[in-house]
Amino acid sequence: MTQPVTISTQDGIATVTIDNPPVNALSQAVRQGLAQAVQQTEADADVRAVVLLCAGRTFIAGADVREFGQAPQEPHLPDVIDMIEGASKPWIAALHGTALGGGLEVALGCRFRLAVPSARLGLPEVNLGLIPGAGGTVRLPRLVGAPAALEMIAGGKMVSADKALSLGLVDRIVAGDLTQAALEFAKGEALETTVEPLMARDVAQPDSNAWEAQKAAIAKRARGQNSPLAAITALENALALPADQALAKERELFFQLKDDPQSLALRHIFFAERSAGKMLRLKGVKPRPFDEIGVIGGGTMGAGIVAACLLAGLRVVMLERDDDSLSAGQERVQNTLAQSHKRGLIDADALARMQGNFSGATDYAALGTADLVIEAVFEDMAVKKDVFTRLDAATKPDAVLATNTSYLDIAEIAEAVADPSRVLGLHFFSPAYIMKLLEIVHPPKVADDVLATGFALAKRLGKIAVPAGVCDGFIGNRIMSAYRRECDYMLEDGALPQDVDAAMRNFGFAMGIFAMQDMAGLDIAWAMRKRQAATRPADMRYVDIPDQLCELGRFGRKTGAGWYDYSSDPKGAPDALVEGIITKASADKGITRVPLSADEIMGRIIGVMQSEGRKILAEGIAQSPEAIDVVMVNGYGFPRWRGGPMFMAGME
Ligand code: T1G
Ligand code: NAD
Repeated sequence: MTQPVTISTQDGIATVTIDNPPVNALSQAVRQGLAQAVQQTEADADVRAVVLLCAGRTFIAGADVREFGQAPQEPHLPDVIDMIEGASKPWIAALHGTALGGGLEVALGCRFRLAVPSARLGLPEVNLGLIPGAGGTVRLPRLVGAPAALEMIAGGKMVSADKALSLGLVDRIVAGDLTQAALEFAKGEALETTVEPLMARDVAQPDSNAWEAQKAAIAKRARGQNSPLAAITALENALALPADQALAKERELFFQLKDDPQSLALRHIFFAERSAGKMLRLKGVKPRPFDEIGVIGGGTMGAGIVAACLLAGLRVVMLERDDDSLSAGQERVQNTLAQSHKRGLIDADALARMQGNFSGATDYAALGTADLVIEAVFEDMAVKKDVFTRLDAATKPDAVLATNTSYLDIAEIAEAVADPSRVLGLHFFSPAYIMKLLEIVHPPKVADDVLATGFALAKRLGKIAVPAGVCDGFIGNRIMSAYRRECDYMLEDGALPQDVDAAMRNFGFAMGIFAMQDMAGLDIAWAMRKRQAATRPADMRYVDIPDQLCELGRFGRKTGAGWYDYSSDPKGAPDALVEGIITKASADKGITRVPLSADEIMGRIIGVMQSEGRKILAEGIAQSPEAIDVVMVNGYGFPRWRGGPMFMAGME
């Protein structure tokens, strides 16, 4: 078996190279190799300094998360890092790609850190329900200060090389060849400059008011997740205790969290997001090329999809039904780009480039050169079929045609074109340029390379793609329709919208289902219920409370009232009129209203999610329980640290 860690020495400089694809994770073999490298270079009198670098696309991206389920094996990472930090010859970490978690902790054990401009650095352990477990919470504040360290560790976000340089986290950004620059540095500055190991340094006490405010903000953002709070405790220890004691406390906390159900759930989702999008039938299938995208409809979704494509560097033609609708759609897109520029996500050159890549039309001829077209017009079968008929005539025969429908039968839409094999569903979530989830819906006749093109687009847009079969609402909307129905039942049984929403927020959802409906608009679901009325089983319980609200023109925020009243409170206030409609609905059905506890409410919601999930799996609409969890977490606000409804059912 090839050794993942190799050493070569030249001109008194040893180069230690880690090569453990795909992301140079710190497996037992890598830790073993590093420990041996310290012993070997310390023993070699010719070696004056050591450069540590990684082969492949990235520096160490962390501990090997797959090993977490096993008993910890020696050498343990903190010990390896202590060896590097305690070495008599300076170690220089040469960083490219993403230096994350245990990888950054190894770099913090080195005396110096150099990085390429595109490198990103971070301690994202909180995203796995953990905290750094190999000295990150003790060494980082000694290098960048406690406030910056707390933000990085509790926030779990990566920082750019520029930001890292400004924090003092890296000593140099090197433009040219990293290895060469590191060897030069090792022969020169590294030997001429004495710097204290981080564990030997003091940590500056932060301004107490600012510190308290920072901690309070983090606790508020945690919304029930334990690891950000543990990060605060660890940083408090780093400020209050001697370094070695703080290190021991960190390790204790790390092992507590490692067995915490929240960390198990977050690790489940981490790997589920990486496996859910893999389809066996697409192994080795080449996607069709796509440089020019057409988008039909410039409304909420169309404009969002156009922006997502432009932000990914694609050329886009937006087609609308008339000039007024087109300029309204173009304005939405321009506003989104301007916002992204204002927030520093894109610079002026990129903004100009994206505006240059964007054009509008009302004539289908403008789509004659498009490689892929995404339709996002009204949710009406006749309107969509008409659009696809026109697309069939206007587009290249090998152009991929996609629909963003929320519920409609994509196999039926595909029959509107001569070659249905070039039609698939690309179901984005609002706002499409932000939401990470993309359901890729595969109708029976879709060609493999058309499907592969959908996945390639998802990767290009930075989306988490999940394949879904054709049914009413695919995976996410179907499950949401089921638990929304259950929530309507609970209104008749004894709950009020604010009770259900409060239970969902306490459970960890960012927003309850009734507030969410008011945000999306009650009219979309109303249209769907009307469409389903003809096929609804006669014996199926039906709650007409939402219909009554819609008949009153209460479509939610966009009409100033829905389940809640937005006239006096922008967050929405409970409304006596709605309560009246609800209690009358119970009385009309002879239902005695009984208050429901938060646990009862959540038990019913999760129960329905799981039973609908099982049906979806049995029908082959979703290819795995993981796929359902990824959809619910990334598309419907299911709290990540609970893993998803199917994980909670013990299905994984
Ligand atoms: N361990 C094991 N496998 C990993 C891994 C890891 N840390 N990181 C990635 N992989 C696998 C992943 O499953 C996928 O496998 C492949 O690598 C490519 O990943 C002591 C305890 C690095 C930014 O949290 O954020 O250190 O699906 O598809 O989009 O304090 O992966 O191909 O079979 O995501 O280019 C802390 C986690 C660990 C970073 C690359 N580190 N990784 O993104 O590729 S805890 C992290 C990422 C820790 C110490 C503690 C991303 C990435 P497969 P990918 P990518
Ligand atoms: P919307 O009403 O905001 O926008 C629809 C746009 O389509 C309008 O600008 C309209 O002018 C245009 N249009 C209608 N008929 C057209 C035609 N024949 N040719 C060209 N343009 C035409 O609707 P939306 O919310 O953006 O929804 C669009 C589609 O996306 C629907 O199928 C919907 O179910 C789906 N969807 C919506 C959401 C959401 O949260 N709103 C999420 C996912 C999917």
